[in-house]
Amino acid sequence: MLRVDVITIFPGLFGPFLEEAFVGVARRRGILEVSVHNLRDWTTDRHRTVDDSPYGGGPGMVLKPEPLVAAIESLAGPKGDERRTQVILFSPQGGRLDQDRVAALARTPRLVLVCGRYEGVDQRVVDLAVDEELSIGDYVLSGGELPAMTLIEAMTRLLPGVLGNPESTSMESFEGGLLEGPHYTRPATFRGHSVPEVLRSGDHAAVARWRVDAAQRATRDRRPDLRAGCATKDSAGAQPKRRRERQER
Ligand code: 9D3
Repeated sequence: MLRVDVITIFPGLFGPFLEEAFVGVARRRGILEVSVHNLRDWTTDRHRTVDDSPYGGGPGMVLKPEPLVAAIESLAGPKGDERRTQVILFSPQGGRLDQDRVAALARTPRLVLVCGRYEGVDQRVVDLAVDEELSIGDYVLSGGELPAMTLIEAMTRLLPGVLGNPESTSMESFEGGLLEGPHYTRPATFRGHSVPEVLRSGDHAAVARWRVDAAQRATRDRRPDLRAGCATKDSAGAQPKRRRERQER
């Protein structure tokens, strides 16, 4: 059972995301519990103010520390040795989220996810109340809400009892550092493009060999930064051959 608390100024963004698909299934089965909290509930002024202008000048606004630290401490307790909850801030300054980090976080019992907005959050929040800063990639979003949903969805797929078939998680992209090759379903020929003969041959060993080869080729051609795709016997100096193989598919 994984328990997640989300702190955001746009709680409405999470509605259908939490009801539908695997995340909805996991919540209904009691494997996942997600509570979304409005940061403004921890403000004390009449206007429920969550932001202020940056010291030193500059454009935009910064999330002010008092409501954010109050929200985090009310959900996770004060930062320190005996805090059992991992507090994550989503910000462009964070380390890049990857499948290894997703798997590690899915094994923790309790998370608080803080969604940054505007130009960022006051640094004292990070220093006093946050355990880890995460980004989901090098592109500009408007806040941490989609990153929080990204982490929740990625973790949900790894919770025991969510997916019917546990094999279908461990086989997937990135788990073994490999992309998958192409997939096909009926019809056997569509607009003149035919499914590779081996996949219709009924020879399961040949299919398995073809899939491994296709996966290695896809990884090598598209994501050479993923280690596993490089570790093939013909991976060195075979550039012209690979180009041709790709066009044939
Ligand atoms: C002046 C430069 N700022 C705007 C272009 C930097 C900036 C501040 C705040 C850029 C984005 C954001 C809001 N983004 C997030 O809070 C965020 C994020 C992202 O933008 N990309 C990938 N992962 C994440 S996690 C949180």
